[in-house]
Amino acid sequence: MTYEIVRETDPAIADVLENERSRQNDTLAMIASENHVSEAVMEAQSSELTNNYAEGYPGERYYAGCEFADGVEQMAIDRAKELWGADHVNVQPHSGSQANMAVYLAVLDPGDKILSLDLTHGGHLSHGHPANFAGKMYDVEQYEVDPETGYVDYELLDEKAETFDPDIIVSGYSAYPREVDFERIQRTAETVDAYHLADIAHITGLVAAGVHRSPVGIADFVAGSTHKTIRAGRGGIVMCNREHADAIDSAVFPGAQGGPAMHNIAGKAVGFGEALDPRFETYAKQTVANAKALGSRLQEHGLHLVSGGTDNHLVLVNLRPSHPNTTGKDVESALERAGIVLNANTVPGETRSAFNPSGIRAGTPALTTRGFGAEGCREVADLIFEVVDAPSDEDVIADVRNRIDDLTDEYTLYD
Ligand code: DSN
Repeated sequence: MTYEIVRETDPAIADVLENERSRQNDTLAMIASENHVSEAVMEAQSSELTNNYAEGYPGERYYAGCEFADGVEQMAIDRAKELWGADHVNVQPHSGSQANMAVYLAVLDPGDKILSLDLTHGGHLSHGHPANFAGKMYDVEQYEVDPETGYVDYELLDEKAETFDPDIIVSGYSAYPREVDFERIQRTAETVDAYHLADIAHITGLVAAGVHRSPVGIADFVAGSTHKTIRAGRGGIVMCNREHADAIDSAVFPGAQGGPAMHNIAGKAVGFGEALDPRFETYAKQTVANAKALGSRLQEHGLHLVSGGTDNHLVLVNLRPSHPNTTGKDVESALERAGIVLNANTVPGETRSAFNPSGIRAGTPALTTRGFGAEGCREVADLIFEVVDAPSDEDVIADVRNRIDDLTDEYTLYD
């Protein structure tokens, strides 16, 4: 894709777009929620569908001119159903947060009760953080991971479910490196007569490929985003059984949103089509193998991984045991200068602030898209460790930057 036309009409923006392309080409994206979509997905996302107003659903629109919007949305829905095996899919949410919002709107009244994982233990803002709409509109109680093991404390969840009597329990997390036992959480939800929302935003691709157990057909609602491990461009998605289909559709539109972003839905359709190709399963398996290789090499260097390892696409490093005077932000900033982009992250039992926490989170979806295998990820772990160990040493950072330049030349991305 070129920016020739923007360059003619708006050079300042063309500069930004080209700089961002260079940044992505020349650095390693290890933010666990990021990935690189194909040029086909980007082309679909930049299509004329951005001009179309398609309030409603295929065959039932409020405005004329939706013949082709109908076609693309129906293809996105059909492909999603095939990928995740869901009875009903809504592909209109603009994001994972809005997918969650739609589920709450479908079955909760303001003031109803949500039981979800604490943000500092790996949860998500939209699961009920006080600064988020979910925390403002609903009564929220939170469960945690076991401080010793780093795994979800399912017994604590049971106890809280018993005493809090939630209307909905949220499973699925943003910074949790282990498989989620959706069946167990569903049993808890049934015991207290609560709905169960499984937010698989991070693991949509792993679930689609059968690399992580699926909550579809178990939880009442499955929500997610489409730009992380699934590589289908920015957006959200909600799945449910037929019983809740109308409630979900009304909650997305007109409940939470107006017109759908049809250009993004075209991107989703293309990305879902790519994920139906058998090569996607290979990609998803390699993403997990790469995270395991990254994590075990970091451990060999003496770093402490929350939960002792990973089952999925990310590792969460608690810096306190090995580097008590180094914060996640120190490491995030030094690594960015070295060409590795990841994020500082809270860790269970966090004592620092969320802005400058004690951990870092690193994911392998984007590296795997670039073609990295386990050996490459072990080398990246070595480079990360060099910087963790000396975040103020600009010579070390420059050496790592040189090696990242070699790696980004070897594992190319966009032309
Ligand atoms: N903020 C995203 C993440 O990084 O996990 C989720 O929405």
